[in-house]
Amino acid sequence: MVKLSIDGRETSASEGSTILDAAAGLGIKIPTLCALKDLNIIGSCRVCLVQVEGEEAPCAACNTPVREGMEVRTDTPQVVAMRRANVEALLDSHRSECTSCARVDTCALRKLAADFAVGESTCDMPAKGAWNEDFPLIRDSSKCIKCMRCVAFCKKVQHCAVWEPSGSGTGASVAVKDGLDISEAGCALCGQCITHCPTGALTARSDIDKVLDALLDPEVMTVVQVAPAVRAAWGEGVKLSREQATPGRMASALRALGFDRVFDTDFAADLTIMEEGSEFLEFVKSDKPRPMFTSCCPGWVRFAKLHHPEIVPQLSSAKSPHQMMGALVKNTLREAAEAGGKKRIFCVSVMPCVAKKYECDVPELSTEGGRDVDAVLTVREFDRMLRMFSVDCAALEETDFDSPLGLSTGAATIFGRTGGVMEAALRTAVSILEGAPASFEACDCTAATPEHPWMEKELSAAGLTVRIAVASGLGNTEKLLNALESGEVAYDFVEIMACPGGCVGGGGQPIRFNRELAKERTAVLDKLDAEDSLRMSHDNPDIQKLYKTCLEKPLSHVAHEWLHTNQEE
Ligand code: HC0
Ligand code: SF4
Repeated sequence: MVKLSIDGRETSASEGSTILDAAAGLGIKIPTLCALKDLNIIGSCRVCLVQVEGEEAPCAACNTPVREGMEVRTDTPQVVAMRRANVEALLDSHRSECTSCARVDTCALRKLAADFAVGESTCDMPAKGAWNEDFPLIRDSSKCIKCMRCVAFCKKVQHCAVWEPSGSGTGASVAVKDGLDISEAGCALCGQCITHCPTGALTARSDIDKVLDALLDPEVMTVVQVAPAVRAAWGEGVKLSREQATPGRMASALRALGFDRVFDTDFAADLTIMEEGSEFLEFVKSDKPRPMFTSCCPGWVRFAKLHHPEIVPQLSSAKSPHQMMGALVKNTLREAAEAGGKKRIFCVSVMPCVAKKYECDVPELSTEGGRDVDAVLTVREFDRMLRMFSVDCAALEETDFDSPLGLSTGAATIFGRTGGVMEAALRTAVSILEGAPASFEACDCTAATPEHPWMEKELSAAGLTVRIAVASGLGNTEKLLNALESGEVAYDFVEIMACPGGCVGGGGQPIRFNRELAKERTAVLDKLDAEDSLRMSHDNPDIQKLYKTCLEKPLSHVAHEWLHTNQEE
């Protein structure tokens, strides 16, 4: 037997066997196209490339025999980039006719091309037509089947009416309203048209290449954060059951992609409660116009700015947890990066959201050193990268997020569903006001469902009574705004999430055609919250430490610099 290591795992394999055989013995998947065991091991397709320590050139795993002491890497960004280039080269000389091909469901090249996000259209129509490729929402008219689902959803559910039917008869199609550029059409970027499109005519801009470039750059420290609602859905795209797709396995999956630090947006959600909660306690004592609105959903903030600018001064000044995490990463990790020989930090986030791709570009959300989040991947892009890197997710051990920006509470986890931000805020606000832990039942906002325009409740603590409301979906939001404007209702604090059900139903989540999965994913988050030993944001010991060592107290000068913004700019 020959002893060797693959991806840092020791193994032994019989003399004369190949790296491919030894990797299979460890359950490590290496893609292949040409290999046919014992019959054809010529290494011609080059998609099974691996790197052997000490050797300059990569080699084909299928026809390289194992050697004593060999150290093999199958999972580095360099290996993935080479495999990807080879799949692309194969496609260059392959007539792709996927929709009518007899092998559409079983073609191994098509599967690899999809996993590596490469391939060319064979349709004569111009791809995409004229489109603003910088915008986070991409429309490819050559893939539109004129079903009008996007038109209906955008108008009837989200009240944005960005899309309209155009032409008639055989020339019927869909266009951006009034012939506008998409960036000027009032699109909130909720991404609901994407998740309700039956084909690939509507997609989110892919930022995978940007992230791969950073992972390949030895001078860059790569940091990733992952949003609350991702833990409820990431397994769907890599065929994990809900039981298998745990947060711990998700942290390991992110490490398998090569990120240097793996942090949890949930930590910053706890921080948001401290900042936004403190802001609200000051607000209720003031005579400012009611209500104060949450500002953590960029789809909602964009909708407010584009469609209801009059309420923008009432948005909380707290940045979203996503941007707070970016600010903490860029402002507190610089020394650690330099000590590790890295010249800059590249901060990536994995989000259930398309609007977050826009949020990280908003100049007012940067801190001193420049932009705080460099690239946003949707859950679909994350899943695709896992397939690209051939990560066997089911086999991953569970690991913790990195410290100190990785520890969180159940209150942060429920941010990912409608009512969760409000519920988390109430748990902390009531506890602080009464000097004793709040009752979870009293703070429960789960009655906020996508089926009712909004939920409302009144809560009293320490002689203070607050009227709160929660809405998700922009059509429901508009109904609530109209009722506020007409004086039919009055509230002190309102939570809005642009997507029906909140981020669990986000426009960047995995797509299952004709299935609305927000409720199922909400149950995952609620279970994680119920099982958490910490369920109130102010009990997070790492948040307490952060205030002691760095931020002093909520709403301090440094907290304002890093964690707040002027929404009116
Ligand atoms: Fe959400 Fe968030 S809860 S908006 O839906 O507040 O995307 O999951 O990351 O930032 O935390 C999305 C999800 C987040 C933010 C958090 C909030
Ligand atoms: Fe993004 Fe969540 Fe807002 Fe939808 S509800 S736009 S997923 S932040």
